[in-house]
Amino acid sequence: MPLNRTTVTHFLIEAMREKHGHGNLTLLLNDVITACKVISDQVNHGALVGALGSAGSENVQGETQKKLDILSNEIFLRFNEVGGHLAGMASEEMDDPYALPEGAPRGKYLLLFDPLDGSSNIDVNVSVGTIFSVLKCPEGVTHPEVKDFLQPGTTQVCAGYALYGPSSMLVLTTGDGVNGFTLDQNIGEFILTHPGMTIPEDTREFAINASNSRFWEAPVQRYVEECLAGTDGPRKENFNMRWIASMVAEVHRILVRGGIFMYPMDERMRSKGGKLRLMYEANPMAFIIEQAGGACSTGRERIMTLQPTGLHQRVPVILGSKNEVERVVSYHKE
Ligand code: AHM
Ligand code: MG
Repeated sequence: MPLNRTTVTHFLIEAMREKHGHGNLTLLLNDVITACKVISDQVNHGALVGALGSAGSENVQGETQKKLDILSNEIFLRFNEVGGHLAGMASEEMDDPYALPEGAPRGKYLLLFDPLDGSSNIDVNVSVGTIFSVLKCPEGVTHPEVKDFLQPGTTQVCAGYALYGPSSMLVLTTGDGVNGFTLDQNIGEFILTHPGMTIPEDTREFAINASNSRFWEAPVQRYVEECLAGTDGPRKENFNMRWIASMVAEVHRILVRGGIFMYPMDERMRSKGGKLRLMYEANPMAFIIEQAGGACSTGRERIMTLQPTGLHQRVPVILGSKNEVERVVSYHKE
């Protein structure tokens, strides 16, 4: 490895010094990053370590859990419960906030995560990822309850994801831009490879699960129809389409080359509020996307200003290149 490379640890220490921090967030992120490296290793080994397939159980949202969903959740809990920087954790895979072991050292942060997002892709060896969000625990609270986690996305201290793809990557924001790191498997360190990631304002690429099209609302139907009409339609340009069914991989593509991603309101999901979860999917991704110059909306409201009402609350998500997201939002207003 060239000796002038920056590890994520050095990058975070440097950023902490600039902000005259005390290092608590840096140490917390160190634990989070270690957990991501362990998950990356399990995902990489897949069938070799018997990690594929269903666990035969369901999570709080009634979804069948994969073995790797449960294992990744365990990994995140174990690596983050002893560091002393957290007051509590909440996960897609657990009904209630996780109570830190009695006697474990406590800190001032809350960690929310989806340990393995896009898990329908695990068994077919397509990219999956981990998404996480860090909040401050309300002053004076040592045993946080659900209400303590229900803070709008604008209060996030840090958000990030790990992408387990052809290479494993970590993308982070602490409100000071977005930086991407690639895992060097030989030395076990994430190395800064994508400094200052920004999203082009315009795009000609959209991502949506088109099998749901008959359930979409009119504004989304209109937007997609116009994209599909290409040079013959009102947009007068051809569009490309992608759907990986792995939000981390879609967001990463958008950070690298622009695009728009939509999991919009859907007639079948109206009672649930949408598909994706606000606290550990939409909010962290919105923080990252906005920090990279993009936009993130439900179609009607900015995601990050929503006042959460539940730990596992679902919301419609439209994110990516600013001008396209604004166009979809304007169709919702008409
Ligand atoms: P999960 O947390 O159960 O994996 O669900 C979230 C995933 C996203 O990563 C992805 O964008 C979406 O679900 C795909 O949904 P669908 O299979 O309906 O296309
Ligand atoms: Mg998920």
